[in-house]
Amino acid sequence: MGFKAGDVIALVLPNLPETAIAFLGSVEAGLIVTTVNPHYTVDEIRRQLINSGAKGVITNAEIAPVVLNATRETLPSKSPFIVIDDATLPVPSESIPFKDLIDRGKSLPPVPNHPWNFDDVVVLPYSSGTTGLSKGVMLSHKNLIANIQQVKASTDDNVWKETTETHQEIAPLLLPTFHIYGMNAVMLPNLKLGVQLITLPKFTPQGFIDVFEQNKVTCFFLVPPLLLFLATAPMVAKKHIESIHVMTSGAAPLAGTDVERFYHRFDIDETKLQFIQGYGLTESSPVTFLQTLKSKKYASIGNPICDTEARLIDLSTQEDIVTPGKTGELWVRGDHVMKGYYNNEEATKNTLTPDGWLKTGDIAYFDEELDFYITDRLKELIKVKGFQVPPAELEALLRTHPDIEEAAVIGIPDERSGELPRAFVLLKKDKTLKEKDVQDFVKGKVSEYKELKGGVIFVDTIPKNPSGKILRRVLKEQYAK
Ligand code: 4UU
Repeated sequence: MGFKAGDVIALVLPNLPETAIAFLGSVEAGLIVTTVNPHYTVDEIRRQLINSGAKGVITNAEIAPVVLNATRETLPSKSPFIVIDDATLPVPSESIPFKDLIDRGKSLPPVPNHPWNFDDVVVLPYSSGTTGLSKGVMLSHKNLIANIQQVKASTDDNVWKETTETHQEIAPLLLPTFHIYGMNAVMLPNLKLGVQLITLPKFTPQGFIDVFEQNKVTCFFLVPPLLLFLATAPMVAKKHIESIHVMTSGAAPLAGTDVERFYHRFDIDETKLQFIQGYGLTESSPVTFLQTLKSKKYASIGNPICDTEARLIDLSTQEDIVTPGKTGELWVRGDHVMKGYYNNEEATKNTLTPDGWLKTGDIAYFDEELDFYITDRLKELIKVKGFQVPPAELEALLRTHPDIEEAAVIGIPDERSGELPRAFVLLKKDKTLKEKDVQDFVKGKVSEYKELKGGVIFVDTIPKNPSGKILRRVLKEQYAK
């Protein structure tokens, strides 16, 4: 199809069985995979296609029209546009059916030598990191493989069992595989172990329950809002979850009360169901800390995983914190830490130190037993249900409104979503807008989870530092009062 080793291919796919095939097939062919949120709007997809320099796309029939729209004038002409067809929906005439690739592959000899090296970039998931817009995170083969091995080496042998003649693990694949959690902490390690994955392209309460009705689910990988669902939704019954022996949570802070609610509701024996919390970032492939909740320290992210170094840096003195209870910025180092941000040396320089430390942008402390706790985020990132919402993106969008002079966006706490984006808006002279006008302006231009569901506040000034940088922290502190 004209691809060369090292070219970028964009996968704009929900979780389907074909998603894993498309992902691994592209990797086998020596391509770099950039994974795009299938719920993105045309503009959001377009931005990632341009930024990553994608030379082709794989998507599915359901979203093909949106994706095709995003490719116009962004991809080189005649770029392959490959569509997974489900026979019920029409596909754009210029597309190549995914099944043609599968058929062609059957008559091709196996790839004799991989056209890549261990240190080559293999995936480019997007993350805003500590500041600004989303950036391509360059993760190498080594990064991904190291992290899978580090997690395995850091958990008991009986946590994730390899498939044998007498044992088969079954897990729903609900967390999106375009995000590093679904990709390198669920899809890839579980395929390696031979775990049966049941793909769920989207979350609907009934679709979710059906998976648990129809399968003896043994492992479940979740984000905190899903635990709240298990702990409270009337449709969830003990029979659905009693075959589960391990669950993990990550991507956002876990509320200990939700864990207790879940265990009490179903009267679960804690020795039969291990609950593990993971902490990490896209930039670290993702896992860096794990905590088994046997310790009952639900709020703790535990300890660095195998072959991970961690430091806490005092924000005022820039010195290492070596005493329990004091908070500082968490830095981590290991083979799982990214090579850098794609085509963005400045952001790379601000995030990775010359000797390989990744500045996480999270604030943490450790207790007397060396268990770590995340207390706050130094970086501006907002997380809604575990999804990244870069405030800079919403602020740039709000500034395009003819009546808006300036805007600042922060996350406010929310029980169900973790956080919700709230905008502080400075109007142009003599202009009037209502909260709903601003919310409606954003709607449809960004994915639903980025909408201003935390509300809009009209202000007379936006706090800024002398060089014009928005001081979101000041707004956060005002909100907390
Ligand atoms: C408080 O969300 C992720 C990675 C998720 C992950 C990590 C380890 C899943 C499974 C696992 O075992 O990546 P990003 O890049 O989307 O978001 C990273 C940010 C962190 O910097 C932190 O602010 O998400 C937040 N975060 C957490 N916060 C991630 N995990 C946690 C956590 N507690 N457990």
